[in-house]
Amino acid sequence: MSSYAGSSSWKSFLKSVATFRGDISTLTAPPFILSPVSLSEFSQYWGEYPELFLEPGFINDENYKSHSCGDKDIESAEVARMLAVTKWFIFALKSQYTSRNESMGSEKKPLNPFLGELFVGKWKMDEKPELGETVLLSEQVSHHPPKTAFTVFNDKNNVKLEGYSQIKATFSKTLTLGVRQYGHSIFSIRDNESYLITPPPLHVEGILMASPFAELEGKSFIQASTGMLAVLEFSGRGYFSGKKNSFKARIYRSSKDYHNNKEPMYTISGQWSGVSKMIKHGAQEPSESLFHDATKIKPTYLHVKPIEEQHPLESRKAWKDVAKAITIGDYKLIGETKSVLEERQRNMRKEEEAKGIDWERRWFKDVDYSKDSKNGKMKPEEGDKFLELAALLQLSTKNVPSGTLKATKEDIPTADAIHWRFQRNLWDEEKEVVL
Ligand code: HCR
Repeated sequence: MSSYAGSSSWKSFLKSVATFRGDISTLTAPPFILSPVSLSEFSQYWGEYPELFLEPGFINDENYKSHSCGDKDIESAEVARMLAVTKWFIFALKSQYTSRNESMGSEKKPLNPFLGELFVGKWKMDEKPELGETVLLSEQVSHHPPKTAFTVFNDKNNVKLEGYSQIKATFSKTLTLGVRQYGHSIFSIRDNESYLITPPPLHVEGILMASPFAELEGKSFIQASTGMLAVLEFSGRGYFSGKKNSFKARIYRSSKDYHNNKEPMYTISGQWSGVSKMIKHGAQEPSESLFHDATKIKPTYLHVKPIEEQHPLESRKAWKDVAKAITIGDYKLIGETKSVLEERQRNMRKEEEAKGIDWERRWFKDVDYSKDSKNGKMKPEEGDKFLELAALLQLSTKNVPSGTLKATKEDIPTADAIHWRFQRNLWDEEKEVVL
């Protein structure tokens, strides 16, 4: 329990929350629960284990037996890469969902990024030159509702991830915040193998005690272009093992095997923030081995330029005064500094409206995947990876909660199908923002 739990400001916040409906980013919260970090920074969590991010790209037909994630009789390089992608994803969960508790003591309400906000940096890995440089670009492509598009790429080894994220959150009567994620990401290696990744739903507990923490629930899918599928199921304390952050991942030879309830090739289970073990099925003697140990590998933090060298749209520069006010806990100053930023944004939107133009997104474009809409937006190209992978998984291609399968309850027929995609040429032509 936080020492603020009994404070009058927390009690009145809880009262306002009980009747709150709408976009969580508009909710006013006491300073001690505000984070000085913008949600646009969260994209960096995908790349905090650069070696694991790059590992699938190093696995080939000659060396796969020595990249087996613990299966000494691993059958092929494709299987070894599927396991390596799953392993990287599980490590990334630790950064995504527990790092604020480690750095700030609890989850806090992040700053709500403004339209056009940028967050960029790189993982340099100077001591291992063969790994090259891994780059992060993150751009706020929508303010209402908040949507962050991102890419993490390493040109030297031809490995990339691109995606976008959005949440819809509601408070329950017991003051748990239920969070549905929207959006997805696509991980690609050597331009010829790709993996569609859907983020899981979650809920934020501990709000009554002023000590919020996130707990994952539901499923994540990792659909590979090779046909293999990983299905990760999450649960909190009690369901699978009685431990927090529990998960079970089943790796199937094909999504058909999953849909037909066939036996998976592997089952991995444990705690994504701790240790997990892998069981191989179908072998004469089922074997169990250690799959991952999150306590053994430390994250590598992103290198971000000093604020003085940043572009005015870069997150830390733009939010500098607000972040300082939050850090010193000055409620009045938080309001004043936030108003300056918000007023500037409001004026920009008014000017754009008067000119009949829309804010030009810098590196990402919205692509319309619906068959017959005529809204002038880009359409997917021939051989689009998302369409190919979604078809394998039978995943809905609409703007519905991440991981929604076709023709299920959530696959609302009238929903749009607009997804944000990275335009590499726009980054290559970039003149003002540097890493
Ligand atoms: C729900 C959350 C904002 C969204 C955060 C997301 C879902 C964003 C995308 C990342 O890839 C993964 C991710 C991780 C975070 O765990 C999740 C945040 C946890 C808390 C925060 C709430 C908006 C904070 C509310 C706090 C109030 C009630 C005091």
